[in-house]
Amino acid sequence: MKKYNVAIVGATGAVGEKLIQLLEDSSIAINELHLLASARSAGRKLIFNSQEVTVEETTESAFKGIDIAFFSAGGSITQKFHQAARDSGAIVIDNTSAFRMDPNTPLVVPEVNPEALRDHTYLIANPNCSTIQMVAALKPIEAAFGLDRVIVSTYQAVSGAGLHALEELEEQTKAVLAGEEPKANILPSGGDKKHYPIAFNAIPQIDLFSEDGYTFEEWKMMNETKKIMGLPNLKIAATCVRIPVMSGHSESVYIEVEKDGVTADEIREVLKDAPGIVLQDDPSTQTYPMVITAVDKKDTYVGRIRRDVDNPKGFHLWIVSDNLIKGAAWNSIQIAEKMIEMALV
Ligand code: 25A
Ligand code: L14
Repeated sequence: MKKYNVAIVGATGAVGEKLIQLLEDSSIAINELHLLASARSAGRKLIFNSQEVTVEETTESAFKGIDIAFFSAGGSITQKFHQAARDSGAIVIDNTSAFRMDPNTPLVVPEVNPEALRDHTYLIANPNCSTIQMVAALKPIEAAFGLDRVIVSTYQAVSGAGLHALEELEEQTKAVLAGEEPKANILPSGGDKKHYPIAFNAIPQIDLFSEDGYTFEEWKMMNETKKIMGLPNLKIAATCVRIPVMSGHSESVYIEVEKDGVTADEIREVLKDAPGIVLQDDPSTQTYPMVITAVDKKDTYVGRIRRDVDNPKGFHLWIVSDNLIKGAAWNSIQIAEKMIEMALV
């Protein structure tokens, strides 16, 4: 069996940490693992498979001999280093939004559109976390009954904004409980003018605003869903909200299917056997997906499935998954595993 040299760019970040952990569970046979980050973190030692690995600075020459490079250090780092990695013959699997909507870059959730991997040019984009869990659940429904419209509201965890944002939530929570004024420096978006506390709050802004009143996080969900599902004419609108949860995104999703006469039981039936999906839907036993049971798991959990009161083709679902796992690290690893299986690496 071939063994691969793997690099993680952003290894000390929230997603990088999960990539290191989850590579231990993956079927990828690893020869060398290179952990790359900024100069600040170079020299730090991290553990992979019970062995110490020293973090190195990301440089153009760091990709020599690498077969697979996972990038999760923000869009600007991807812009700066993707070409050097590709020129070295590495397949780049990028967690940032830098190339997701580039028509020459496959945007892949392996359960949904693995065939898109065949057209790669040594760069694959990993979708936005909120998009991944939603399309994983919607694909089997669309395949069985067609899909005309999606209206989604998200309840997103703080870990999506990185390790510093997580520290901020902790500090703010302690401050409020101690009767002090919470300090806000990052959320809703490090790049925006005002900052609001997330502790004991819900903030209807993730990423910056575009001129039309939607945020870029909302546009990512809308555009990426159409691209991954291959449905350019899908009607879709998103509202993205940050809540004071550490990890695990939840979504209230309203869909309209194309087929007449579909029942909620039929939707449960197609989701029951869908890859990567766990159905948790029994009001009689108060069974439904929750962050505290979905966190640290690789699957996407779906429940609260019910027909709309007014529209017979409308259904409501509640979808929960770990944003750093299926939403980022695990989906990236699944992309690499799929490419190995398809003999593309
Ligand atoms: O542009 P995007 O796509 O929107 O992405 C924006 C951010 O989203 C996260 C990721 O943050 C990214 O920065 N992200 C990306 N994809 C995601 C996804 N799918 C996602 N989040 C969720 N889902 P992050 O915190 O997870 O990761 C940041 C990592 O990026 C590394 N990095 C930064 N600059 C780099 C770089 N790597 C290479 N070259 C560069 N020039 C960063 O590494 C981290 O791994 P680091 O070494 O810079 O910092 C981590 C360690 O350093 C300490 N530290 C940080 N800042 C300071 C500091 N210490 C002292 N002073 C400081 N100012 C931290 O405590 C930590 O230990
Ligand atoms: O585009 O702040 O993959 O929660 C997803 C999480 C951007 C940041 C992406 C967050 C990231 C976002």
